[in-house]
Amino acid sequence: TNEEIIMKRRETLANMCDERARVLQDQFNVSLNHVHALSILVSTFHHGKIPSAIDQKTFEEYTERTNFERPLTSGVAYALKVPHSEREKFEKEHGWTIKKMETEDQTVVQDCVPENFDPAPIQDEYAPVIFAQETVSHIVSVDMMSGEEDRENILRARASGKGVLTSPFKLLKSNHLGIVLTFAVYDTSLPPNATEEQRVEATIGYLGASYDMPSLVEKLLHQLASKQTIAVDVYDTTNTSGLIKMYGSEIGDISEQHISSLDFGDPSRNHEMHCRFKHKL
Ligand code: WA2
Repeated sequence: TNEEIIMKRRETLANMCDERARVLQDQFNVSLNHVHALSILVSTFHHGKIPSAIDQKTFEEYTERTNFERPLTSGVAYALKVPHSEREKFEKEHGWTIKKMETEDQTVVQDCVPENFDPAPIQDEYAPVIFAQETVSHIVSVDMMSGEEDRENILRARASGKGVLTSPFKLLKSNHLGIVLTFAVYDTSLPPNATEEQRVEATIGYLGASYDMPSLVEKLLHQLASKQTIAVDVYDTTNTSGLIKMYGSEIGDISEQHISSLDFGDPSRNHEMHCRFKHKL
């Protein structure tokens, strides 16, 4: 009967949606674990050894060769915690000034490269990127605390000791919405069961990964069968009064939609996958 066909169709949609959500969530979790491991690598071989065993060239080579470990990421980078009192010494040592992050609302697109960025205005502290995977080399020397979303992430990461995610925003040199994952790196003075204050105090840097959602989700869904059949949207649903679409299209009939939950590992951000058939019954 017609009713059975509709039921069957609804069930098929639910299964396909759940499968896609599971694959995306698993891939995200795999890369989150490797970004975490990378933060420990930097702690061990950059901060834990004198002289450091990591420089930009080593970082670039290692992150490129281990890229397969971080599906969905478009690049990883490491920023140092620099208090204002150490800015001058830091800039002299590195031979460049700490730059202010400028978004394309403020500048024309061609100017949106760090070489053209202004020096960061005076702040209590900065988070300049010192190492970057080649794919995000344009953020080297940029103060990540001068970008609203990156700054929030840095503050939350170091107070919590957990991997944290930004809301979707337009990444530098990208035309798409993306998100950033951040882990704080601590010095060896961090006691077990540390308080927030002790965590902030012991922070020495921030290891971050960026995810260009549209291109990476597209790549992932492409690997699954029946891409022609269903349309998939991914939303940040943290703010229930305004969902943010991170990936998707306008195609399909939303009257019969299935919603699968997505857990990207940061309890203060919520995500969902919305699926529907591209063609009416
Ligand atoms: N990485 C790549 N592109 C971006 C970006 C970012 N943040 N922010 C805006 N566009 C080094 O949390 C520390 C990476 C930030 C880490």
